Amino acid sequence: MLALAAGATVAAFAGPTPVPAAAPPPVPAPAQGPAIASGPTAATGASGLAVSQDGYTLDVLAAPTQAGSPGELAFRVLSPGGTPVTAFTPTHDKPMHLILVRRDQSGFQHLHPVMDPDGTWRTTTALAAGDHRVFADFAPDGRSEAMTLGRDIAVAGDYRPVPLPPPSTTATTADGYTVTLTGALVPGTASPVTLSVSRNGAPVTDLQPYLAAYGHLVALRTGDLAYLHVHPTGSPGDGRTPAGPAIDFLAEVPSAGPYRLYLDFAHQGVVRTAEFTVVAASNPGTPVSATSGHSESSAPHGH
Ligand SMILES: [Cu+2]
Repeated sequence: MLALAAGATVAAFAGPTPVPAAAPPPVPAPAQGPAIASGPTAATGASGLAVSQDGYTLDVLAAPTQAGSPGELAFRVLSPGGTPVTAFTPTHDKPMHLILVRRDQSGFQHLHPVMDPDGTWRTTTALAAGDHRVFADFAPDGRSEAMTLGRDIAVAGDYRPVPLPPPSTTATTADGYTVTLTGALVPGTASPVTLSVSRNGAPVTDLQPYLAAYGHLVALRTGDLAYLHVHPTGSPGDGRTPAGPAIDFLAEVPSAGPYRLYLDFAHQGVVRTAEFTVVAASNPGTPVSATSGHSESSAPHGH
């Protein structure tokens, strides 16, 4: 994607460090545990907590190992039969969405790797020191719903964890955009959330389509990085969805407590990310946040 083009030009990956590929673990029966832990879960919307689900396994073949040094991230999705999946149904315009975030919820990246014919997905990225969560969000051919598998990768270096920023309804980007969040996250409910984009105080009304919408929102639960599916409620060209300043979503979170929201939006040819901390509360009257302040958007590390 556009914002990452610079990083992708970095040269030669010095040598993949293979991450041991575990044999696909047995698929837990849905009844064995809480739905949010095993993840299929239309009911809860939480996923990304397991490296293997419904027989599909995320097999990471190579990942950057040193802080700040661009390296290749390569992975496969193994099918229930153990062979790599090579056919995917695009969701949100792409056959594979790769989300990277450090376990402290900083350093969010949303990448679209390219697949080799044998089913190996590859991209290049640089990561800060620490443990990072890798999420692969995809729909294998023949399966109607997307699924998200996740696993950790370790990056050596001087790890300085970043505290979760306080809740805020406003986020700013480094280049002058302000995004305002309205709505409340109510556990177990498809909660309307609206994000409004302005720049230098003026509403932005010419957002560009990005991933079949005017914005793409990822929500990660603080504490375990459960990955929540968030759906835009309108799409470009449907005759009723304006190109900003407001972008409407339905977000369903499984439990009360803090979440980090990452909004990707495109304007004037550049994809930007605005981040928010939001506390979900069962009382629908509870405001999204009680404190002021703002969170800085982060460009992907190393760019
Ligand atoms: Cu994507």
